Amino acid sequence: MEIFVFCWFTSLFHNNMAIKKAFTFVICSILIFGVTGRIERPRGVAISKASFYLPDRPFVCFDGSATISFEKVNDDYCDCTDASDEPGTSACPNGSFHCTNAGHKPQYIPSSRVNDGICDCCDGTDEYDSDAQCTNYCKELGKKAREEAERQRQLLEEGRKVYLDYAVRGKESVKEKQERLEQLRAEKDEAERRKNELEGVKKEAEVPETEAKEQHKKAWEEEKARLQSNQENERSDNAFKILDTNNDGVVSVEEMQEHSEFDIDTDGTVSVEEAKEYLEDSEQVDYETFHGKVWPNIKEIYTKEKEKQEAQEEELAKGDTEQPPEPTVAPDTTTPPPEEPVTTPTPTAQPPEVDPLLEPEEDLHHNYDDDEEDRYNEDEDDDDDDEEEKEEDKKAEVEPPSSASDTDDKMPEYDENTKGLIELADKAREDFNEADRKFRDIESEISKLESLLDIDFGGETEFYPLYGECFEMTDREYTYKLCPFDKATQRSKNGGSETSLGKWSHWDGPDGNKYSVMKFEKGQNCWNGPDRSVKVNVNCGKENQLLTATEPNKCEYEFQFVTPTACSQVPSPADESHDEL
Ligand code: MAN
Repeated sequence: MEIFVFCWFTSLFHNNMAIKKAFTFVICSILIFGVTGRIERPRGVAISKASFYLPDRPFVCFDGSATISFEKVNDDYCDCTDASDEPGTSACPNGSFHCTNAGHKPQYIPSSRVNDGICDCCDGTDEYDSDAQCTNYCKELGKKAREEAERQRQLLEEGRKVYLDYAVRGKESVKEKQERLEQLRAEKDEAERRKNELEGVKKEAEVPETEAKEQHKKAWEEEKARLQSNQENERSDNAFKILDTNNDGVVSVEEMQEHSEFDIDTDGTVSVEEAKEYLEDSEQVDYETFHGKVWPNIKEIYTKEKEKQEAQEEELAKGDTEQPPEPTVAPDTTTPPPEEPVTTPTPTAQPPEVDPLLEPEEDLHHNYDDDEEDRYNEDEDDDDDDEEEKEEDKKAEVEPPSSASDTDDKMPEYDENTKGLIELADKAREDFNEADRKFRDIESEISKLESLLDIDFGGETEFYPLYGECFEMTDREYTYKLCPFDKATQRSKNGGSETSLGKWSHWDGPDGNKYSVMKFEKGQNCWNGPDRSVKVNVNCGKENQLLTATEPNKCEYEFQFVTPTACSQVPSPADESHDEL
Protein backbone atom coordinates (compact mmCIF):
# COMPACT_ATOMS: atom_id res chain seq x y z
CA MET A 1 0.00 0.00 0.00
CA GLU A 2 2.85 2.34 0.84
CA ILE A 3 4.28 1.79 -2.56
CA PHE A 4 1.00 2.70 -4.24
CA VAL A 5 0.86 5.92 -2.21
CA PHE A 6 4.45 6.66 -3.14
CA CYS A 7 3.72 6.14 -6.78
CA TRP A 8 0.74 8.36 -6.74
CA PHE A 9 2.65 11.00 -4.83
CA THR A 10 5.62 10.92 -7.22
CA SER A 11 3.38 11.30 -10.25
CA LEU A 12 2.06 14.56 -8.85
CA PHE A 13 5.41 16.24 -9.55
CA HIS A 14 4.83 16.10 -13.26
CA ASN A 15 2.50 18.47 -14.99
CA ASN A 16 2.48 16.69 -18.30
CA MET A 17 -0.22 14.01 -18.23
CA ALA A 18 1.55 11.61 -20.63
CA ILE A 19 4.81 11.79 -18.76
CA LYS A 20 2.92 11.33 -15.52
CA LYS A 21 1.28 8.18 -16.81
CA ALA A 22 4.44 6.68 -18.33
CA PHE A 23 6.52 7.49 -15.32
CA THR A 24 3.96 6.09 -12.95
CA PHE A 25 3.63 2.91 -14.98
CA VAL A 26 7.33 2.16 -15.43
CA ILE A 27 8.62 3.16 -12.00
CA CYS A 28 5.72 1.74 -10.11
CA SER A 29 5.66 -1.52 -12.04
CA ILE A 30 9.35 -2.01 -11.22
CA LEU A 31 8.85 -1.10 -7.60
CA ILE A 32 5.68 -3.07 -7.09
CA PHE A 33 6.99 -6.11 -8.91
CA GLY A 34 10.39 -5.89 -7.27
CA VAL A 35 8.99 -5.68 -3.78
CA THR A 36 5.99 -8.03 -3.97
CA GLY A 37 6.96 -10.34 -6.80
CA ARG A 38 3.58 -9.65 -8.36
CA ILE A 39 1.72 -6.62 -9.54
CA GLU A 40 -1.34 -5.57 -7.59
CA ARG A 41 -4.23 -4.89 -9.92
CA PRO A 42 -7.93 -5.52 -10.04
CA ARG A 43 -9.11 -8.89 -11.43
CA GLY A 44 -9.15 -9.13 -15.19
CA VAL A 45 -6.67 -6.27 -15.73
CA ALA A 46 -3.47 -6.72 -17.72
CA ILE A 47 -0.18 -5.53 -16.20
CA SER A 48 0.09 -2.93 -18.91
CA LYS A 49 -3.11 -1.33 -17.63
CA ALA A 50 -2.54 -1.74 -13.89
CA SER A 51 -1.45 1.86 -13.45
CA PHE A 52 -4.90 3.07 -14.44
CA TYR A 53 -6.44 1.30 -11.49
CA LEU A 54 -4.89 3.01 -8.46
CA PRO A 55 -6.80 2.22 -5.26
CA ASP A 56 -6.45 5.64 -3.70
CA ARG A 57 -7.61 7.55 -6.69
CA PRO A 58 -10.96 7.85 -8.38
CA PHE A 59 -11.18 5.67 -11.48
CA VAL A 60 -11.63 7.49 -14.79
CA CYS A 61 -13.32 5.40 -17.49
CA PHE A 62 -10.92 4.96 -20.43
CA ASP A 63 -13.38 6.69 -22.73
CA GLY A 64 -13.94 9.44 -20.16
CA SER A 65 -17.62 8.58 -19.90
CA ALA A 66 -17.52 8.66 -16.06
CA THR A 67 -15.27 9.06 -13.05
CA ILE A 68 -16.09 6.75 -10.20
CA SER A 69 -14.58 5.87 -6.85
CA PHE A 70 -12.10 2.99 -6.93
CA GLU A 71 -14.51 0.83 -4.93
CA LYS A 72 -16.88 0.78 -7.87
CA VAL A 73 -14.29 -1.04 -10.02
CA ASN A 74 -15.39 -4.67 -10.42
CA ASP A 75 -18.50 -4.14 -8.25
CA ASP A 76 -20.53 -6.08 -10.81
CA TYR A 77 -22.27 -2.92 -11.98
CA CYS A 78 -21.39 -1.39 -15.32
CA ASP A 79 -20.61 2.34 -14.92
CA CYS A 80 -18.44 3.05 -17.98
CA THR A 81 -19.81 2.80 -21.50
CA ASP A 82 -16.51 1.20 -22.60
CA ALA A 83 -16.77 -1.41 -19.78
CA SER A 84 -13.37 -0.39 -18.38
CA ASP A 85 -14.73 -0.30 -14.79
CA GLU A 86 -15.70 -4.00 -14.92
CA PRO A 87 -12.60 -5.86 -16.23
CA GLY A 88 -13.18 -8.81 -13.92
CA THR A 89 -16.95 -9.34 -14.02
CA SER A 90 -19.54 -10.01 -16.67
CA ALA A 91 -21.53 -6.89 -15.75
CA CYS A 92 -20.76 -4.99 -18.97
CA PRO A 93 -21.88 -6.61 -22.23
CA ASN A 94 -18.85 -5.26 -24.14
CA GLY A 95 -16.10 -5.94 -21.62
CA SER A 96 -13.00 -8.11 -21.89
CA PHE A 97 -11.38 -10.19 -19.22
CA HIS A 98 -7.63 -10.59 -19.16
CA CYS A 99 -6.19 -13.98 -18.18
CA THR A 100 -2.57 -13.79 -17.14
CA ASN A 101 -1.99 -17.46 -18.00
CA ALA A 102 1.40 -17.56 -16.30
CA GLY A 103 3.63 -20.10 -18.06
CA HIS A 104 1.84 -19.53 -21.34
CA LYS A 105 0.51 -16.58 -23.29
CA PRO A 106 -1.82 -13.99 -21.73
CA GLN A 107 -5.22 -13.80 -23.35
CA TYR A 108 -8.34 -11.61 -23.46
CA ILE A 109 -11.77 -13.26 -23.43
CA PRO A 110 -15.20 -11.57 -23.68
CA SER A 111 -16.31 -10.71 -20.15
CA SER A 112 -19.61 -12.51 -20.81
CA ARG A 113 -17.61 -15.74 -20.37
CA VAL A 114 -16.54 -14.86 -16.86
CA ASN A 115 -18.09 -17.27 -14.39
CA ASP A 116 -20.23 -18.91 -17.03
CA GLY A 117 -19.25 -22.36 -15.84
CA ILE A 118 -16.82 -23.01 -18.68
CA CYS A 119 -13.07 -22.74 -18.27
CA ASP A 120 -11.77 -20.45 -20.97
CA CYS A 121 -8.41 -19.37 -19.63
CA CYS A 122 -5.74 -22.05 -19.15
CA ASP A 123 -5.07 -20.68 -15.66
CA GLY A 124 -8.82 -20.98 -14.86
CA THR A 125 -9.01 -17.42 -13.51
CA ASP A 126 -12.16 -16.66 -15.49
CA GLU A 127 -14.14 -19.06 -13.29
CA TYR A 128 -13.32 -17.63 -9.85
CA ASP A 129 -16.94 -17.67 -8.72
CA SER A 130 -18.61 -20.61 -10.37
CA ASP A 131 -18.98 -24.35 -9.94
CA ALA A 132 -16.51 -25.05 -12.72
CA GLN A 133 -13.50 -26.94 -11.46
CA CYS A 134 -10.77 -25.45 -13.58
CA THR A 135 -7.23 -26.74 -13.47
CA ASN A 136 -4.28 -24.62 -14.44
CA TYR A 137 -2.71 -26.26 -17.47
CA CYS A 138 -0.88 -23.18 -18.75
CA LYS A 139 2.53 -24.71 -18.11
CA GLU A 140 1.84 -27.74 -20.34
CA LEU A 141 0.29 -25.53 -22.95
CA GLY A 142 3.18 -23.11 -22.77
CA LYS A 143 5.66 -25.96 -23.11
CA LYS A 144 3.91 -27.26 -26.21
CA ALA A 145 3.70 -23.79 -27.67
CA ARG A 146 7.38 -23.20 -27.03
CA GLU A 147 8.25 -26.55 -28.65
CA GLU A 148 6.17 -25.65 -31.67
CA ALA A 149 7.77 -22.22 -31.82
CA GLU A 150 11.17 -23.86 -31.66
CA ARG A 151 10.21 -26.25 -34.43
CA GLN A 152 9.11 -23.31 -36.54
CA ARG A 153 12.28 -21.45 -35.72
CA GLN A 154 14.42 -24.40 -36.77
CA LEU A 155 12.39 -24.81 -39.93
CA LEU A 156 12.89 -21.17 -40.74
CA GLU A 157 16.57 -21.43 -39.97
CA GLU A 158 17.10 -24.48 -42.18
CA GLY A 159 14.74 -23.19 -44.85
CA ARG A 160 16.47 -19.86 -44.89
CA LYS A 161 19.80 -21.52 -45.67
CA VAL A 162 18.21 -23.14 -48.74
CA TYR A 163 16.46 -19.87 -49.59
CA LEU A 164 19.80 -18.03 -49.50
CA ASP A 165 21.39 -20.75 -51.63
CA TYR A 166 18.48 -20.59 -54.10
CA ALA A 167 18.82 -16.83 -54.28
CA VAL A 168 22.53 -17.14 -55.12
CA ARG A 169 21.85 -19.84 -57.72
CA GLY A 170 18.96 -17.87 -59.16
CA LYS A 171 21.04 -14.74 -59.54
CA GLU A 172 23.89 -16.66 -61.16
CA SER A 173 21.57 -18.40 -63.61
CA VAL A 174 19.77 -15.20 -64.54
CA LYS A 175 23.12 -13.51 -65.07
CA GLU A 176 24.23 -16.38 -67.32
CA LYS A 177 21.00 -16.12 -69.30
CA GLN A 178 21.41 -12.39 -69.66
CA GLU A 179 24.95 -12.83 -70.93
CA ARG A 180 23.82 -15.52 -73.34
CA LEU A 181 21.08 -13.19 -74.56
CA GLU A 182 23.59 -10.42 -75.21
CA GLN A 183 25.84 -12.84 -77.08
CA LEU A 184 22.94 -14.12 -79.19
CA ARG A 185 21.80 -10.61 -80.04
CA ALA A 186 25.28 -9.89 -81.35
CA GLU A 187 25.42 -13.22 -83.25
CA LYS A 188 21.99 -12.59 -84.74
CA ASP A 189 23.18 -9.61 -86.82
CA GLU A 190 26.08 -11.60 -88.25
CA ALA A 191 23.83 -14.62 -88.90
CA GLU A 192 21.30 -12.44 -90.69
CA ARG A 193 24.00 -10.86 -92.85
CA ARG A 194 25.35 -14.31 -93.77
CA LYS A 195 21.85 -15.62 -94.52
CA ASN A 196 21.07 -12.69 -96.81
CA GLU A 197 24.40 -13.06 -98.58
CA LEU A 198 23.82 -16.77 -99.21
CA GLU A 199 20.28 -16.08 -100.33
CA GLY A 200 21.76 -13.84 -103.04
CA VAL A 201 24.21 -16.57 -104.04
CA LYS A 202 21.39 -19.09 -104.18
CA LYS A 203 19.20 -16.87 -106.32
CA GLU A 204 22.08 -16.22 -108.67
CA ALA A 205 22.77 -19.94 -109.01
CA GLU A 206 19.12 -20.72 -109.61
CA VAL A 207 18.75 -18.41 -112.61
CA PRO A 208 20.94 -20.43 -115.03
CA GLU A 209 19.71 -23.66 -113.45
CA THR A 210 16.07 -22.76 -114.12
CA GLU A 211 16.86 -21.59 -117.62
CA ALA A 212 18.72 -24.78 -118.48
CA LYS A 213 15.98 -26.95 -117.02
CA GLU A 214 13.28 -25.06 -118.84
CA GLN A 215 15.17 -25.29 -122.08
CA HIS A 216 15.55 -29.01 -121.59
CA LYS A 217 11.87 -29.39 -120.84
CA LYS A 218 10.85 -27.26 -123.81
CA ALA A 219 12.99 -29.35 -126.18
CA TRP A 220 11.48 -32.50 -124.78
CA GLU A 221 7.94 -31.18 -125.13
CA GLU A 222 8.58 -30.17 -128.73
CA GLU A 223 9.93 -33.60 -129.49
CA LYS A 224 6.94 -35.17 -127.79
CA ALA A 225 4.55 -33.02 -129.85
CA ARG A 226 6.37 -33.99 -133.04
CA LEU A 227 6.10 -37.68 -132.21
CA GLN A 228 2.44 -37.33 -131.38
CA SER A 229 1.75 -35.54 -134.63
CA ASN A 230 3.50 -38.35 -136.52
CA GLN A 231 1.44 -40.90 -134.65
CA GLU A 232 -1.74 -39.04 -135.43
CA ASN A 233 -0.88 -38.92 -139.13
CA GLU A 234 -0.16 -42.61 -139.06
CA ARG A 235 -3.52 -43.34 -137.45
CA SER A 236 -5.27 -41.15 -139.99
CA ASP A 237 -3.41 -42.94 -142.82
CA ASN A 238 -4.38 -46.34 -141.49
CA ALA A 239 -7.99 -45.36 -141.07
CA PHE A 240 -8.11 -44.01 -144.61
CA LYS A 241 -6.62 -47.24 -145.98
CA ILE A 242 -9.18 -49.31 -144.12
CA LEU A 243 -12.18 -47.15 -144.98
CA ASP A 244 -11.14 -46.95 -148.65
CA THR A 245 -12.12 -50.56 -149.19
CA ASN A 246 -11.72 -50.49 -152.96
CA ASN A 247 -8.42 -48.68 -152.80
CA ASP A 248 -9.51 -46.00 -155.28
CA GLY A 249 -7.93 -43.15 -153.29
CA VAL A 250 -11.20 -41.76 -151.98
CA VAL A 251 -13.56 -42.67 -149.13
CA SER A 252 -17.10 -42.74 -150.43
CA VAL A 253 -20.58 -42.70 -148.84
CA GLU A 254 -20.97 -46.42 -149.66
CA GLU A 255 -17.70 -47.28 -148.00
CA MET A 256 -18.71 -45.31 -144.90
CA GLN A 257 -22.04 -47.17 -144.87
CA GLU A 258 -20.17 -50.44 -144.27
CA HIS A 259 -19.10 -49.20 -140.81
CA SER A 260 -21.77 -49.51 -138.17
CA GLU A 261 -19.99 -46.99 -135.85
CA PHE A 262 -21.33 -44.21 -138.10
CA ASP A 263 -24.93 -45.21 -137.41
CA ILE A 264 -25.82 -41.99 -135.59
CA ASP A 265 -29.43 -42.83 -134.77
CA THR A 266 -28.52 -46.50 -134.03
CA ASP A 267 -31.35 -47.80 -136.22
CA GLY A 268 -29.14 -50.66 -137.48
CA THR A 269 -28.06 -49.07 -140.81
CA VAL A 270 -25.78 -46.23 -141.77
CA SER A 271 -27.92 -44.05 -143.98
CA VAL A 272 -26.56 -41.90 -146.82
CA GLU A 273 -27.25 -38.80 -144.71
CA GLU A 274 -25.40 -40.26 -141.78
CA ALA A 275 -22.42 -41.11 -143.97
CA LYS A 276 -22.47 -37.65 -145.52
CA GLU A 277 -22.63 -36.05 -142.10
CA TYR A 278 -19.10 -37.30 -141.56
CA LEU A 279 -17.94 -36.71 -145.16
CA GLU A 280 -18.42 -32.96 -145.03
CA ASP A 281 -21.70 -33.33 -146.99
CA SER A 282 -19.82 -34.84 -149.94
CA GLU A 283 -20.30 -38.08 -151.84
CA GLN A 284 -16.68 -38.88 -151.29
CA VAL A 285 -13.50 -37.33 -149.92
CA ASP A 286 -9.88 -37.63 -151.03
CA TYR A 287 -7.01 -38.25 -148.65
CA GLU A 288 -6.26 -34.55 -148.07
CA THR A 289 -9.85 -33.73 -147.10
CA PHE A 290 -10.11 -36.92 -145.06
CA HIS A 291 -6.94 -36.13 -143.16
CA GLY A 292 -7.71 -32.44 -142.59
CA LYS A 293 -11.47 -32.42 -142.01
CA VAL A 294 -13.02 -35.89 -141.70
CA TRP A 295 -10.51 -37.64 -139.42
CA PRO A 296 -10.72 -35.06 -136.59
CA ASN A 297 -14.51 -35.67 -136.50
CA ILE A 298 -14.51 -39.45 -136.67
CA LYS A 299 -11.38 -40.42 -134.83
CA GLU A 300 -13.08 -40.85 -131.45
CA ILE A 301 -15.89 -43.17 -132.62
CA TYR A 302 -13.64 -44.89 -135.12
CA THR A 303 -11.03 -45.60 -132.46
CA LYS A 304 -13.61 -46.87 -129.98
CA GLU A 305 -15.08 -49.23 -132.55
CA LYS A 306 -11.68 -50.45 -133.52
CA GLU A 307 -10.78 -51.13 -129.93
CA LYS A 308 -14.00 -53.06 -129.51
CA GLN A 309 -13.17 -55.18 -132.53
CA GLU A 310 -9.66 -55.79 -131.35
CA ALA A 311 -10.96 -56.93 -127.98
CA GLN A 312 -13.34 -59.32 -129.71
CA GLU A 313 -10.54 -60.68 -131.87
CA GLU A 314 -8.37 -61.22 -128.85
CA GLU A 315 -11.18 -63.16 -127.19
CA LEU A 316 -11.55 -65.28 -130.30
CA ALA A 317 -7.82 -65.90 -130.51
CA LYS A 318 -7.84 -67.03 -126.88
CA GLY A 319 -10.72 -69.37 -127.65
CA ASP A 320 -8.54 -70.98 -130.38
CA THR A 321 -5.57 -71.73 -128.16
CA GLU A 322 -7.08 -72.37 -124.74
CA GLN A 323 -9.19 -75.33 -123.73
CA PRO A 324 -12.56 -73.73 -123.00
CA PRO A 325 -13.78 -74.61 -119.54
CA GLU A 326 -16.83 -76.84 -119.24
CA PRO A 327 -19.72 -74.44 -119.70
CA THR A 328 -21.81 -74.23 -116.56
CA VAL A 329 -24.41 -71.97 -118.16
CA ALA A 330 -25.95 -71.90 -121.59
CA PRO A 331 -23.51 -70.43 -124.16
CA ASP A 332 -24.06 -66.80 -125.05
CA THR A 333 -25.74 -66.93 -128.44
CA THR A 334 -25.15 -63.24 -129.04
CA THR A 335 -21.41 -63.84 -129.36
CA PRO A 336 -20.55 -64.78 -132.96
CA PRO A 337 -19.01 -68.24 -133.33
CA PRO A 338 -15.24 -68.20 -133.85
CA GLU A 339 -15.56 -69.43 -137.51
CA GLU A 340 -17.80 -66.56 -138.44
CA PRO A 341 -15.95 -64.04 -140.69
CA VAL A 342 -15.55 -60.57 -139.40
CA THR A 343 -17.43 -58.15 -141.62
CA THR A 344 -15.26 -55.13 -140.97
CA PRO A 345 -11.79 -55.40 -142.41
CA THR A 346 -9.25 -55.94 -139.63
CA PRO A 347 -6.69 -53.18 -139.58
CA THR A 348 -3.09 -54.17 -139.58
CA ALA A 349 -1.68 -54.73 -136.13
CA GLN A 350 -0.79 -51.47 -134.48
CA PRO A 351 0.70 -50.60 -131.14
CA PRO A 352 -1.99 -49.71 -128.61
CA GLU A 353 -2.99 -46.19 -129.41
CA VAL A 354 -2.92 -44.38 -126.16
CA ASP A 355 -2.68 -40.67 -126.38
CA PRO A 356 0.25 -39.76 -124.13
CA LEU A 357 -1.14 -36.29 -123.65
CA LEU A 358 -4.33 -37.67 -122.13
CA GLU A 359 -2.38 -39.54 -119.48
CA PRO A 360 -1.55 -37.68 -116.27
CA GLU A 361 1.89 -36.27 -116.71
CA GLU A 362 4.36 -37.23 -114.02
CA ASP A 363 6.13 -34.37 -112.28
CA LEU A 364 9.53 -35.61 -113.10
CA HIS A 365 11.52 -32.62 -112.23
CA HIS A 366 11.04 -30.03 -109.61
CA ASN A 367 10.93 -26.33 -110.22
CA TYR A 368 12.52 -24.78 -107.16
CA ASP A 369 11.17 -21.31 -107.95
CA ASP A 370 7.52 -22.22 -107.60
CA ASP A 371 7.44 -23.15 -103.97
CA GLU A 372 10.64 -21.67 -102.78
CA GLU A 373 9.07 -19.16 -100.43
CA ASP A 374 6.75 -21.64 -98.79
CA ARG A 375 9.57 -24.01 -98.29
CA TYR A 376 11.75 -21.60 -96.45
CA ASN A 377 8.92 -20.27 -94.35
CA GLU A 378 7.96 -23.67 -93.09
CA ASP A 379 9.39 -25.65 -90.19
CA GLU A 380 12.63 -27.52 -90.16
CA ASP A 381 10.87 -30.79 -91.06
CA ASP A 382 10.60 -29.38 -94.52
CA ASP A 383 14.29 -29.89 -94.95
CA ASP A 384 13.61 -33.61 -94.91
CA ASP A 385 10.99 -33.10 -97.60
CA ASP A 386 13.55 -31.17 -99.62
CA GLU A 387 15.90 -34.09 -99.33
CA GLU A 388 13.18 -36.48 -100.49
CA GLU A 389 12.28 -34.22 -103.38
CA LYS A 390 15.87 -33.97 -104.39
CA GLU A 391 16.19 -37.73 -104.30
CA GLU A 392 13.10 -38.01 -106.52
CA ASP A 393 14.53 -35.40 -108.85
CA LYS A 394 17.79 -37.27 -109.11
CA LYS A 395 16.04 -40.57 -109.75
CA ALA A 396 14.01 -39.03 -112.55
CA GLU A 397 17.16 -37.67 -114.03
CA VAL A 398 19.28 -40.78 -113.97
CA GLU A 399 17.03 -43.81 -113.99
CA PRO A 400 16.62 -45.34 -117.44
CA PRO A 401 13.04 -45.68 -118.67
CA SER A 402 11.60 -49.06 -117.70
CA SER A 403 9.63 -49.69 -120.89
CA ALA A 404 9.30 -48.50 -124.45
CA SER A 405 6.19 -46.45 -123.74
CA ASP A 406 8.00 -44.74 -120.85
CA THR A 407 10.41 -43.33 -123.38
CA ASP A 408 7.69 -41.06 -124.68
CA ASP A 409 6.32 -40.07 -121.26
CA LYS A 410 9.40 -39.43 -119.23
CA MET A 411 11.67 -36.53 -119.71
CA PRO A 412 15.14 -37.70 -120.67
CA GLU A 413 18.15 -37.24 -118.46
CA TYR A 414 19.58 -33.72 -118.23
CA ASP A 415 22.68 -32.99 -120.21
CA GLU A 416 25.99 -32.62 -118.40
CA ASN A 417 25.88 -28.83 -118.44
CA THR A 418 22.42 -28.71 -116.83
CA LYS A 419 23.47 -31.32 -114.30
CA GLY A 420 26.44 -29.15 -113.38
CA LEU A 421 24.19 -26.12 -112.94
CA ILE A 422 21.79 -28.12 -110.76
CA GLU A 423 24.66 -29.29 -108.62
CA LEU A 424 25.87 -25.73 -108.14
CA ALA A 425 22.36 -24.52 -107.29
CA ASP A 426 21.87 -27.46 -104.89
CA LYS A 427 25.03 -26.53 -103.07
CA ALA A 428 23.95 -22.87 -102.90
CA ARG A 429 20.54 -23.94 -101.58
CA GLU A 430 22.16 -26.17 -98.95
CA ASP A 431 24.43 -23.35 -97.80
CA PHE A 432 21.52 -20.94 -97.64
CA ASN A 433 19.33 -23.45 -95.78
CA GLU A 434 22.08 -23.99 -93.25
CA ALA A 435 22.55 -20.24 -92.69
CA ASP A 436 18.78 -19.71 -92.55
CA ARG A 437 18.38 -22.48 -89.99
CA LYS A 438 21.16 -21.01 -87.87
CA PHE A 439 19.51 -17.58 -88.00
CA ARG A 440 16.12 -18.98 -87.06
CA ASP A 441 17.67 -21.02 -84.19
CA ILE A 442 19.22 -17.84 -82.81
CA GLU A 443 15.93 -15.97 -83.14
CA SER A 444 14.01 -18.71 -81.36
CA GLU A 445 16.58 -18.95 -78.53
CA ILE A 446 16.46 -15.17 -78.11
CA SER A 447 12.69 -15.20 -77.87
CA LYS A 448 12.76 -18.05 -75.30
CA LEU A 449 15.36 -16.24 -73.20
CA GLU A 450 13.42 -12.99 -73.35
CA SER A 451 10.27 -14.71 -72.11
CA LEU A 452 12.24 -16.43 -69.34
CA LEU A 453 13.88 -13.22 -68.19
CA ASP A 454 10.49 -11.53 -68.12
CA ILE A 455 9.36 -13.85 -65.32
CA ASP A 456 9.37 -12.47 -61.77
CA PHE A 457 11.43 -15.03 -59.84
CA GLY A 458 11.07 -13.21 -56.51
CA GLY A 459 12.77 -10.21 -54.94
CA GLU A 460 16.07 -12.09 -54.67
CA THR A 461 15.56 -14.32 -57.74
CA GLU A 462 15.14 -17.08 -55.16
CA PHE A 463 12.36 -18.87 -57.04
CA TYR A 464 14.48 -19.36 -60.19
CA PRO A 465 15.67 -22.88 -59.21
CA LEU A 466 12.02 -24.02 -59.23
CA TYR A 467 11.77 -23.17 -62.92
CA GLY A 468 11.74 -26.38 -64.97
CA GLU A 469 10.78 -28.50 -61.94
CA CYS A 470 7.40 -30.18 -61.45
CA PHE A 471 5.78 -31.47 -58.26
CA GLU A 472 2.98 -34.01 -58.02
CA MET A 473 0.44 -35.21 -55.50
CA THR A 474 -2.32 -37.77 -55.83
CA ASP A 475 -5.68 -37.76 -54.07
CA ARG A 476 -8.48 -40.29 -54.37
CA GLU A 477 -9.36 -39.33 -57.93
CA TYR A 478 -6.60 -37.33 -59.58
CA THR A 479 -2.90 -36.78 -59.83
CA TYR A 480 -2.18 -33.06 -59.74
CA LYS A 481 1.00 -31.57 -61.13
CA LEU A 482 2.47 -28.17 -60.42
CA CYS A 483 5.26 -26.85 -62.63
CA PRO A 484 6.05 -23.39 -61.24
CA PHE A 485 6.22 -20.64 -63.88
CA ASP A 486 4.91 -23.07 -66.48
CA LYS A 487 1.65 -24.95 -65.89
CA ALA A 488 -0.64 -26.87 -63.55
CA THR A 489 -2.41 -30.05 -64.64
CA GLN A 490 -4.75 -32.78 -63.49
CA ARG A 491 -4.86 -36.41 -64.65
CA SER A 492 -7.45 -38.96 -63.67
CA LYS A 493 -6.05 -41.97 -61.80
CA ASN A 494 -7.99 -44.14 -64.26
CA GLY A 495 -5.79 -42.88 -67.08
CA GLY A 496 -6.58 -40.58 -69.96
CA SER A 497 -4.88 -37.41 -70.96
CA GLU A 498 -3.84 -34.49 -68.77
CA THR A 499 -6.29 -31.66 -68.25
CA SER A 500 -4.71 -28.23 -68.21
CA LEU A 501 -5.69 -26.39 -65.05
CA GLY A 502 -3.88 -23.25 -66.13
CA LYS A 503 -0.72 -21.68 -67.46
CA TRP A 504 1.60 -19.56 -65.31
CA SER A 505 0.11 -16.12 -64.97
CA HIS A 506 1.38 -14.02 -62.05
CA TRP A 507 2.14 -13.65 -58.34
CA ASP A 508 -1.07 -12.94 -56.51
CA GLY A 509 -0.17 -12.50 -52.83
CA PRO A 510 -1.38 -9.51 -50.80
CA ASP A 511 0.61 -6.28 -50.47
CA GLY A 512 3.82 -6.94 -48.60
CA ASN A 513 3.58 -10.69 -49.20
CA LYS A 514 3.30 -10.84 -52.96
CA TYR A 515 5.29 -14.08 -53.31
CA SER A 516 2.93 -16.09 -51.11
CA VAL A 517 0.40 -16.90 -53.85
CA MET A 518 0.97 -18.14 -57.41
CA LYS A 519 -1.76 -17.84 -59.98
CA PHE A 520 -2.21 -20.14 -62.99
CA GLU A 521 -4.92 -19.15 -65.48
CA LYS A 522 -6.48 -19.97 -68.85
CA GLY A 523 -6.62 -23.73 -68.38
CA GLN A 524 -8.98 -26.03 -70.26
CA ASN A 525 -12.48 -24.59 -70.41
CA CYS A 526 -14.91 -26.07 -67.92
CA TRP A 527 -18.11 -27.36 -69.47
CA ASN A 528 -20.74 -24.71 -68.80
CA GLY A 529 -18.22 -22.83 -66.68
CA PRO A 530 -15.03 -20.76 -66.62
CA ASP A 531 -11.57 -21.64 -67.89
CA ARG A 532 -9.87 -23.72 -65.23
CA SER A 533 -7.51 -21.81 -62.91
CA VAL A 534 -5.37 -22.51 -59.83
CA LYS A 535 -4.41 -20.50 -56.77
CA VAL A 536 -1.23 -21.87 -55.19
CA ASN A 537 -0.53 -20.90 -51.59
CA VAL A 538 3.22 -20.90 -51.13
CA ASN A 539 4.60 -21.44 -47.63
CA CYS A 540 7.92 -22.15 -46.01
CA GLY A 541 8.76 -25.86 -45.82
CA LYS A 542 11.88 -28.00 -45.47
CA GLU A 543 11.50 -29.43 -48.95
CA ASN A 544 9.63 -28.57 -52.12
CA GLN A 545 6.35 -30.42 -51.82
CA LEU A 546 2.86 -30.15 -53.21
CA LEU A 547 0.87 -30.93 -50.08
CA THR A 548 -2.76 -30.68 -51.14
CA ALA A 549 -4.93 -29.89 -54.13
CA THR A 550 -8.60 -29.07 -53.75
CA GLU A 551 -11.39 -27.73 -55.91
CA PRO A 552 -13.33 -25.26 -53.69
CA ASN A 553 -15.43 -24.12 -56.65
CA LYS A 554 -16.08 -26.00 -59.86
CA CYS A 555 -12.93 -25.77 -62.00
CA GLU A 556 -11.29 -23.36 -59.54
CA TYR A 557 -8.49 -25.21 -57.80
CA GLU A 558 -6.37 -24.41 -54.78
CA PHE A 559 -2.97 -25.97 -54.06
CA GLN A 560 -0.86 -25.87 -50.91
CA PHE A 561 2.80 -25.86 -51.84
CA VAL A 562 5.69 -25.70 -49.40
CA THR A 563 9.22 -24.80 -50.36
CA PRO A 564 12.36 -23.59 -48.61
CA THR A 565 12.32 -20.79 -51.19
CA ALA A 566 9.52 -19.24 -49.15
CA CYS A 567 11.63 -19.27 -45.95
CA SER A 568 12.99 -15.79 -46.45
CA GLN A 569 12.00 -14.59 -43.00
CA VAL A 570 14.86 -14.25 -40.50
CA PRO A 571 13.98 -16.55 -37.57
CA SER A 572 13.74 -14.88 -34.15
CA PRO A 573 16.37 -16.05 -31.67
CA ALA A 574 15.54 -19.21 -29.73
CA ASP A 575 13.42 -18.89 -26.61
CA GLU A 576 12.56 -15.32 -27.39
CA SER A 577 8.91 -15.69 -26.58
CA HIS A 578 7.99 -14.18 -23.18
CA ASP A 579 4.99 -14.82 -21.20
CA GLU A 580 3.30 -12.54 -18.73
CA LEU A 581 3.73 -13.55 -15.22
C1 MAN B 1 -13.30 -32.96 -64.69
C2 MAN B 1 -12.32 -32.49 -63.65
C3 MAN B 1 -13.02 -31.92 -62.44
C4 MAN B 1 -14.03 -30.89 -62.86
C5 MAN B 1 -14.96 -31.43 -63.91
C6 MAN B 1 -15.87 -30.33 -64.43
O1 MAN B 1 -13.97 -34.06 -64.23
O2 MAN B 1 -11.52 -31.51 -64.25
O3 MAN B 1 -12.08 -31.37 -61.56
O4 MAN B 1 -14.79 -30.46 -61.77
O5 MAN B 1 -14.21 -31.93 -65.01
O6 MAN B 1 -16.76 -30.83 -65.35
